[in-house]
Amino acid sequence: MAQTLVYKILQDHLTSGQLVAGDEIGIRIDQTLTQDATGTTAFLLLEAMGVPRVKTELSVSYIDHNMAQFGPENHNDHIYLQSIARSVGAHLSRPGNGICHQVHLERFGRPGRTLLGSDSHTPTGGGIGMIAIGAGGLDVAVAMGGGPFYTTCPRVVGVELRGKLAPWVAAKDIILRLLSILTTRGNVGCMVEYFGPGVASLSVPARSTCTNMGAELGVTTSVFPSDQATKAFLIAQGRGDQYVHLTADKHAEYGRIVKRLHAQRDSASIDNIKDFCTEVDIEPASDPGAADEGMLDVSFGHVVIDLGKVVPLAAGSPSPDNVSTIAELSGQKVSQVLIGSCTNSSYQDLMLCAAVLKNRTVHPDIELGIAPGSRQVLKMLAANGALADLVASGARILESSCGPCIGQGFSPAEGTVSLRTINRNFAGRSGTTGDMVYLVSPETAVAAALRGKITDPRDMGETMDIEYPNIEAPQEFSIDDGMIIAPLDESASQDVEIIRGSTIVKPPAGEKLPDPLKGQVVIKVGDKITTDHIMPAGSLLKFRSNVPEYARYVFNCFNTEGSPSFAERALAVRDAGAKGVILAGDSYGQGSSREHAALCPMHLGVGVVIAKAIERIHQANLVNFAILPLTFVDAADYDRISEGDELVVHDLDEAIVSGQTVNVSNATQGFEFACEVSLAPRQRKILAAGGLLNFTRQGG
Ligand code: MIC
Ligand code: SF4
Repeated sequence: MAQTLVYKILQDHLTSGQLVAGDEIGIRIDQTLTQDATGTTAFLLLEAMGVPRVKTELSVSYIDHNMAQFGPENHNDHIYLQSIARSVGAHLSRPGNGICHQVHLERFGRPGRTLLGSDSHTPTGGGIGMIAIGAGGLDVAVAMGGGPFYTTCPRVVGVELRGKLAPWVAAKDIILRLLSILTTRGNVGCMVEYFGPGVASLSVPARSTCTNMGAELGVTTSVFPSDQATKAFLIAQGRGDQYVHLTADKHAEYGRIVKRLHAQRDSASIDNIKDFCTEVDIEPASDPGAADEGMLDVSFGHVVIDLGKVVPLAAGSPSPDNVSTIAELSGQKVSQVLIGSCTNSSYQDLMLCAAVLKNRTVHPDIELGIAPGSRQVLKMLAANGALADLVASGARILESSCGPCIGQGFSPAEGTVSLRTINRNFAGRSGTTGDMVYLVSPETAVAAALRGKITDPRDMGETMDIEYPNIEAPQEFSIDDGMIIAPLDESASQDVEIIRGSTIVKPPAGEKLPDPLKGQVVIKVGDKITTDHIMPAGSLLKFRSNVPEYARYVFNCFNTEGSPSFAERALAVRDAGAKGVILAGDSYGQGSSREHAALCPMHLGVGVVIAKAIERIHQANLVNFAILPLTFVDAADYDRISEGDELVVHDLDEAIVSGQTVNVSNATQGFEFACEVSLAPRQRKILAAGGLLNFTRQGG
């Protein structure tokens, strides 16, 4: 049978299960990546599992997130990470070497390999033909120890690219187009596969922009074929020998895509889908009307994007799928522009910006920040003079790190518009409450930096007499791995002292949930709650290695002065002998892979999340830390439950083992409702054991 590329790579790595969409499969992991904000916990957990040496082909520990270094915490983490990498046989990419995904693509990514990373943008590696998946640190620790990664065998969403992008239109516009079609909801359990004649025109960094932001679709990963462009990139990185040609079989079949849309509210999206998909049948849901509130199931075949028709786009706060054309937004005043992050900070991205800014000055009303994605990029810009052009234009050159993308500095002024080439615009992520962030391409960002307002970059010829700079992919990148510390030999590594500063605190282990489980709703939140809402980053990121301290800030954005915080309320419930319950709407836990969004609530005694839907990585993290994820059988029950309600979950042990629905009684309001325990077979065992750490210790 003709196979998709996704299934070919999965087949090569399958350790258990069968390639049947929806079934649980285990896959062998060739490479792992960790970054300091999640990696410190991942390595502490690796230690707790008693793994003396990593068993993967390659494991790289990056230091790129926590670089602000207010106080000793971050540097303590860096020193710990360096010592543990030496001890367990991982590579360490030192601070200053660049953002994990960019560096991994440059120096380690290999077509056909699997990569598991404790960061949700690990799918960046799909641009070079890898199956690259983001997961919680504990899952990555298990993979470092040689264990398989368990996931749902995906439905493969096909995206056919035709034609070629017009000048001033970029890869970022392709992925924003796809986000406008598929949205951030309803794609759990899918992987995206790009194919078609348009693929050849995109360089590896351009492809990686698309796969990086596939994370925002909520899919497990996205992948491009490995072809001549991949070969050229690998040769230019001095790794031509690692090239393999990879593509889907002719006539491979992609899964049909089903989107549940609200007939009236979403009619614009329905038209949008019609324009961009090969087949569209719009049918009413089985029982439209009151219960379904006029929902429509829209089912369609693979997506076709004609690159020649893509126009410059922007996603406005607070969601990456809130997409408009730049033409619609044109003229809006902008006060800040940020070019960087793991999405758009490659050599070609920044060379384009340098060429546009050369001999010009940034608009007086704009602050422009540029963070090169890696030391390789920065060195090359410095060597060829482009850095001097950027500096001369008035751009502020920021460190090669995550920085402002995660709210560490460069926050915009209140009530002003910030244009960013990053991948997320969740409310407040920039560090400013009520922020107005647009996610855009480097082309659109640099146009605004010069004009002080949102400007269609295609007008730059007319308005500023700037011709489109055609930046070719370099034949040879500057290769210097001097900031990557290679692992020691096994014998030498035994003498390495592991250095743990006082701010590095052993993470708590989970414990088995009681049956029956008595709980109390500590918070009721709405739809699309991201992990940034649950566990804020920015200036609090430095507490990542100290769960008791970091836990004080769970749901900090919902705390109000003068009232008990979420943490205080949860601890009161815990001290009263019950489990805390989080009640949530649709797409709960969107965004990052940070397991602290489970670990810290667990520390506060939270035992259950009941939601309309829970996102993939977060659901896995909940299970790993022994928090029961439940979804409503009837979403309308959400409205009948209030904060403070006492709930009892009956026959939990049985439900966890059998996978049947559970009955929950609301003791405060006197009614019962049913919830799904929608877990894969292995997740049931993990939950029954009291979390992944206990499960692994018990030999699971
Ligand atoms: C993010 O972009 O939100 C982060 C910070 O990279 C996270 C990881 C983390 O929270 O440390 C992610 O994407 O997984
Ligand atoms: Fe870093 Fe931002 Fe990329 Fe996350 S999305 S890895 S914070 S650059």
